[in-house]
Amino acid sequence: MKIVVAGDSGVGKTSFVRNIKKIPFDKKFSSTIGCEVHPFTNGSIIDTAGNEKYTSSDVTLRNLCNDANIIILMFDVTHKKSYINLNKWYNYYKNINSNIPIIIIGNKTDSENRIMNHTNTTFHIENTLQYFEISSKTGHNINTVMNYITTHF
Ligand SMILES: Nc1nc2c(ncn2[C@@H]2O[C@H](COP(=O)(O)OP(=O)(O)OP(=O)(O)O)[C@@H](O)[C@H]2O)c(=O)[nH]1
Ligand SMILES: [Mg+2]
Repeated sequence: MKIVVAGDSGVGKTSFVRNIKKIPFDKKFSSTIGCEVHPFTNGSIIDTAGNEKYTSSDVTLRNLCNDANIIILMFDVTHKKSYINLNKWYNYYKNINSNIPIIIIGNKTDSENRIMNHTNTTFHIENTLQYFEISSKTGHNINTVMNYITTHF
């Protein structure tokens, strides 16, 4: 099983992967460069860089996505721009391979600064995609996501 995690810089992709690997949450932010392949119990998770200046080359991403089972597009529920940019990431990955399943994850539900909620988060409905809300800080709902992925893909 190969899972690719993508989305804007700072949404919490690396923190999500760390949580799955049972590495303690780190409130310090250090941007991923290129992409990292992390083995986990059921296969591998590819943690990509959100920052354009660090993003892997198109060729690398295309190769990595070739045999991916699923793409997770993540946004930050405290940061509207990261939600708006889902469209960009969605089109990018659809263009690489229109057959790979894509799911949407809203991260940082623990935060008091939450601005995206069920009334203004409609991207998954418009595109008929599965949607989960998680906190990579507290681990909230991460098991649900992983169970969904490992049983469906
Ligand atoms: N409150 C809160 N903060 C979080 C959560 N997940 C991540 N963060 C913080 O958000 C910042 C960015 O997290 P990262 O996991 O590095 O973000 P990223 O998506 O990997 O960013 P890039 O590697 O640049 O693409 C860090 O300071 C994290 O501590 C969360 O669920 N809740
Ligand atoms: Mg990262």
